[in-house]
Amino acid sequence: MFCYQCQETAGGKGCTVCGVCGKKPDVAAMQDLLISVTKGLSCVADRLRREGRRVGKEVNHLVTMNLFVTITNANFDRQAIIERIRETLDVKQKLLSQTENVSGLPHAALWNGDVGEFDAEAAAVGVLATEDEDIRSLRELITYGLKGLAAYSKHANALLQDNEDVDAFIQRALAKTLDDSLTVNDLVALTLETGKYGVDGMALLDKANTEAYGHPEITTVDIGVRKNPGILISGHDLRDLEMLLEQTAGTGVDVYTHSEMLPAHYYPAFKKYPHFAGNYGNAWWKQKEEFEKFRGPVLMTTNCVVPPADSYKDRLWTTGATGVPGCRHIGGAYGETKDFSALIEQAKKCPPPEEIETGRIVGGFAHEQVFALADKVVDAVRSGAIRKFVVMAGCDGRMKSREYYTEFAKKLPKDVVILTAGCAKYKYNKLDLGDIGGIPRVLDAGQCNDSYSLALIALKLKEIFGLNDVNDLPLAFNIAWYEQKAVIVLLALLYLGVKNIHLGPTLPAFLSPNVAGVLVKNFGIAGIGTVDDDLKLFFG
Ligand code: SF4
Ligand code: SF3
Repeated sequence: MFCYQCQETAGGKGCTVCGVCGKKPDVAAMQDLLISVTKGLSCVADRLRREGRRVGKEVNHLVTMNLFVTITNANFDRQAIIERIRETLDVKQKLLSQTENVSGLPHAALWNGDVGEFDAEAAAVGVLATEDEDIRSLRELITYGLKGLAAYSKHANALLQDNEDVDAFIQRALAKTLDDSLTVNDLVALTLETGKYGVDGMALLDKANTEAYGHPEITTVDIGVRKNPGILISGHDLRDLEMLLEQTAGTGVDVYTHSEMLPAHYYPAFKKYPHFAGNYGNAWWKQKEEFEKFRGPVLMTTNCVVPPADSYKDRLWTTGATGVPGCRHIGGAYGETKDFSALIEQAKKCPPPEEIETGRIVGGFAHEQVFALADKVVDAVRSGAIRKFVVMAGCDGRMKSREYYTEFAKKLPKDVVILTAGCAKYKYNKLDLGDIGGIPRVLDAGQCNDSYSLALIALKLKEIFGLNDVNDLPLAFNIAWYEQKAVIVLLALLYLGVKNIHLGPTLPAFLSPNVAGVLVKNFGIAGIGTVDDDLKLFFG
């Protein structure tokens, strides 16, 4: 196997024996093949569009779901991935028969095979099949960005919202990653175009979430426990949460959020459920210890899943793109109501969760809420009470080097405000950093996709202060990344013209020295240093 798509890749170079995430070589092989056949399907779909044909939503949804399945910590179930490869090949064969002309299509578009041939094909189509390291680097950077974009599109699709332009782009771009005629410059341009569609994809999801559940508002979330049995729901899919809350109403079972589901509490629509109890635990990587202590069923709606210990495997359920061999999976197409009754029955027999923390955290600072506070914020900036903002959005992870972010938050000058989104916030959202004239010093916009809110807030501040360039704002970017959703967030920020983003705890292994050089030269991208050096750099 060879995989280097996440920040924790072995030795900062690539996982070759087994994934640091727990992905086994036989699963990695099927993920490689799933990507290859999805690229093949995308080539054919793109060809059909060029011939003036319509490509159905089922194809768009298949492509985005396949990409999502291969995101870090989403799916460890080889058999489930094999089924998806089969389905993708079937759909592709049907589309191939509709094209007027198959000439010039790449191998991945024309290949078909039985399950007995899957491993041999997988071995030939992995990341290292592209020999030139710069072309490989850009192809992977684009593919990982598209994975993140696909994940966000999927959540919007689950709320019955689609953007055909985004789907058509995803497929066109996937097809281009197989096009040997493209140069480094062509692929750099495609990388930035991916960022443009990243903005569109996040805007689509923002619209889908806020139309369905209202605009996030300032909310205090309990992090302790109650006395009833509970279900813990993790991941990013708000539609799954809605169905779970509906089905648990009046059953005596409470629902708690975990990790990236925390921001669900900020939406008005979910406040009507008295059994929506609070948030339990921290970011994804502590789940082995915390799921044990939760004592009730846990529903994973998306990444990040850590392969579970046997002791709680029968309480871990997956749905959507996630999968773990030996854990039960709950199906359901978009628009259908998923059936969570077995999970609820299991919860009723479980003891209530063990208390691991007490207290409260505050969040809900997405764009509309911050715009409502704009006068206060602008006054604080004009009076000098707020000197600067620092965007610290992104992911958390298990590496010790991430303690940098806790340390950085603690040592920030007291007149600096953190803007955050994503599970990166768990590194500092339980510190008591206080407020500035009633404005908390950690403003949490929501999930990683809500980095879109942070971009809107920056653009609004630029307008209010009458600036021409977003980089003239008193705003620094110190972003933590781990998986591919952070890649699309980064590309979206670059597309919006944000410069001098610091990315840590390490730069991606998939950036070749030359590609990293392009990002440094054109966008001022940099890694992180020591906390003290970086504080000096950002705040003088
Ligand atoms: Fe390694 Fe990350 Fe790939 Fe898992 S997702 S195999 S940890 S690079
Ligand atoms: Fe976290 Fe996995 Fe990326 Fe949505 S849950 S941010 S790491």
